[in-house]
Amino acid sequence: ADTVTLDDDGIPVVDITAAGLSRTPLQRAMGLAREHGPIFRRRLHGRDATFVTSLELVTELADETRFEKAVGPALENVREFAADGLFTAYNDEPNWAKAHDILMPAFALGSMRTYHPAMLAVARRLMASWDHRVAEGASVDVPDDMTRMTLDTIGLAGFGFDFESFGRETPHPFVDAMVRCLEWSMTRLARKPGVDYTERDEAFRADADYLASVVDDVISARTASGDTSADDLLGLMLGAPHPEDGTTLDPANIRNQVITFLIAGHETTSGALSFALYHLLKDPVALRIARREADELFGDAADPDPSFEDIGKLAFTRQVLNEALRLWPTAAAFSRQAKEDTTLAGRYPVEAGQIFTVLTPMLHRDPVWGDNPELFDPARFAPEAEAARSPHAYKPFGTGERACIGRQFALHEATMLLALLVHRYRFEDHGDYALTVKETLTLKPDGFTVRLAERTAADRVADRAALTVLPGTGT
Ligand code: FDE
Repeated sequence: ADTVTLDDDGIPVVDITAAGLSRTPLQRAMGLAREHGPIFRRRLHGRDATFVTSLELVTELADETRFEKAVGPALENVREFAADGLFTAYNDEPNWAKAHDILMPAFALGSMRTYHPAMLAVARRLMASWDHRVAEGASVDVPDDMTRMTLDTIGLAGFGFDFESFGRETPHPFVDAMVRCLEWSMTRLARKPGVDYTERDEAFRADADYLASVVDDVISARTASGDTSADDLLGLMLGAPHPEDGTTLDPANIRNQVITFLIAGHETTSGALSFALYHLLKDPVALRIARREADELFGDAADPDPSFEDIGKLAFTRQVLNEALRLWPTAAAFSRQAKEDTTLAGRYPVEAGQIFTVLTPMLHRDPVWGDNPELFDPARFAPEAEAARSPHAYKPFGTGERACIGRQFALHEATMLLALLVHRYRFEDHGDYALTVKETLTLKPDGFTVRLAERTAADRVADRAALTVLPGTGT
């Protein structure tokens, strides 16, 4: 059992060494937060991690004058294969600011116009694959296919490289190697002193080398093509000079950035889409509203052709994604460190460099979210509701200068796909799926399958009729 003491500042110190770290450390930490409150230290083999969960404390940690991103122990492990890529770079590492400045334009909302056609093309691959499953009467593995979709999307939109994930029985080996690398990063945190982990480390090293070799192929495919005009991510990485000093990224850093974007750009987004579909499956009212929105845009088109601008009209679909990311932010924690000696909430003394990890799923269940934080309710993200809430209550994309650069990319891709899916298919919860969340540093619904049917014109008429009698949906 855990042993609990209080430190000098009155913060609970929960030693979990006896039980060890489970396969679901994030959900275990959520349990500790429920039991011990909004700030606690988790002790494992003598190593402490301090978690915070309340709006009050996170609001302070978000203050960029006093706190900044910390590359905590988990990200230190990811650094073993992503090095000084944007996600894992230290704040003061020159390559962070350099790559940030060079790559920022590629992620401004307007740039999504460039990626939109590739995103749509890959969404159509997924639907073609699902149409086959419909014809066979078979079910689909949602997280698997979402991962195929998001990997192909970042590959094509970002790097002009086609992983062809839907032409494969099993995922591209890049995915397996990457997932193992992420798992290694996570389980390495729970190592026991005195145990020999050489074999695991060697397996990890082989996987990391394989990731690097795939990325080298991606880069050489581009350089061999002689195409220097491309305005995608890789084009910017290879050619764009820094806006101020005119230098470009060096080859080693480009490799780290490509690995970073392939990882960051697909695991988290595929998890978000999977959770969103899960919630729609379990919430018939939200599903109907999402369908109405898609129907208004796409009508009875057999193969809708949404424009870039259309995606901005899918307000409710976007709310569904926001709410899915509230309950299960797929990058579920981020760390902050004090820039100088300070106090937290006027009562906890903090030394410069001290690290705090925000447990985002619990922040997203803070009392600011009302009495039923476990309830899936997209109305929480209606504009009035959002305006009335502190911006620090919702952090699925982290905070401040080091917040997610890929946010618009992920949301554009995911909103479009979700609308296309609810427009095209009826979903049958054939296994009466009960949510279990799998952790590989990111979160996914484990073993989530649905059976699909084509949504006919008659279905659409019936759905519209059903909607008119929905009480008080606020839309
Ligand atoms: C980032 C990020 C973050 C932060 C972290 C820390 O703080 O540590 C977070 C939380 C995130 N991100 C989240 C997310 C979610 C989703 C869905 C996503 N994300 C998506 C995406 C896509 C892409 C492409 C990306 N993403 C990317 C990225 C990057 C690069 C980064 C780093 C930035 C800097 O600069 O630092 C991030 N992302 Fe994300």
